[in-house]
Amino acid sequence: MSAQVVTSELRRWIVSQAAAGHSPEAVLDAMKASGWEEAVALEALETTMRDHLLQLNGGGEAAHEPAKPVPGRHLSAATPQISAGDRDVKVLMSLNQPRIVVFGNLLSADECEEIIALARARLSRSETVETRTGASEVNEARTSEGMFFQPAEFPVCARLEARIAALLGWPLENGEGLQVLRYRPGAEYKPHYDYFDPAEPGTPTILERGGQRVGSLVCYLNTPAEGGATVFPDAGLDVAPVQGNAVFFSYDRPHPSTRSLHGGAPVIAGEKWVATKWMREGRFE
Ligand code: PD2
Ligand code: ZN
Repeated sequence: MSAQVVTSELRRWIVSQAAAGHSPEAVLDAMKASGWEEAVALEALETTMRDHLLQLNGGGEAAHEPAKPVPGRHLSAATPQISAGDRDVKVLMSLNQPRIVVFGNLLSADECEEIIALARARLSRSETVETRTGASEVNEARTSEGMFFQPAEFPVCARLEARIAALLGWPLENGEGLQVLRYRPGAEYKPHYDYFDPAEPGTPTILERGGQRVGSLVCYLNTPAEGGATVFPDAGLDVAPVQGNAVFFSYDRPHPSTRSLHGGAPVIAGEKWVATKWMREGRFE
């Protein structure tokens, strides 16, 4: 073990160097040049900047909670084609901070059409779980229409759920039932976080069943004529909705420092249909 001790003075110096615009590599080089062992310097740099960013993002209790395990840790663009049980799925893009993975070929066109047909008759104006009360409420930020399937309600749902569990390496029982949304022209879903806000009084009740959400998978059931990207403002990333593709993102704590803010941009022409799968940290039963 190293005898070198990382002092609060060193941490303040690291933050001042970053604030002055020096790159992490330049700060690391400067530390090594003044005698710091590389491993100690790297650890000090990473932990100091991470804590600093958490504070900039509002701090709060949740920012300091230990990170939760999340689905899909093993996925990377280094393995661009992976077997997800009954289907080979493409990894089109993978980002680590925030954690976002874009998949191709997750569903066949027939599966997409079947899910749309099953959902269509049950659509109503979308509601979100209202964390102030724990109840479901119509939400002005979401102008789509939606419905929930029960887990494994139809064979096509059960097949997709098993495929998602295999793809993300996450227990089937931890998944909520699929939610289908339809956006007509002008409809959107303003940027939001999918985890339940720990500061809201209704959250403890929601968490009794399965704990926090730790990951989301938005599956595109059709290709809208124009608009409707899934946007990640903190990553500067817009994901185009393409039938059969999907975007996955995870959040290891219920906090904005995960940079998992995301929204559905307004649909300009045509309709947009998605099926969203949310994954909990525990069994959702
Ligand atoms: O439809 C989307 O692109 C979208 C965007 C943001 C879906 C969700 N959130 C969601 O279902 O949570
Ligand atoms: Zn969302």
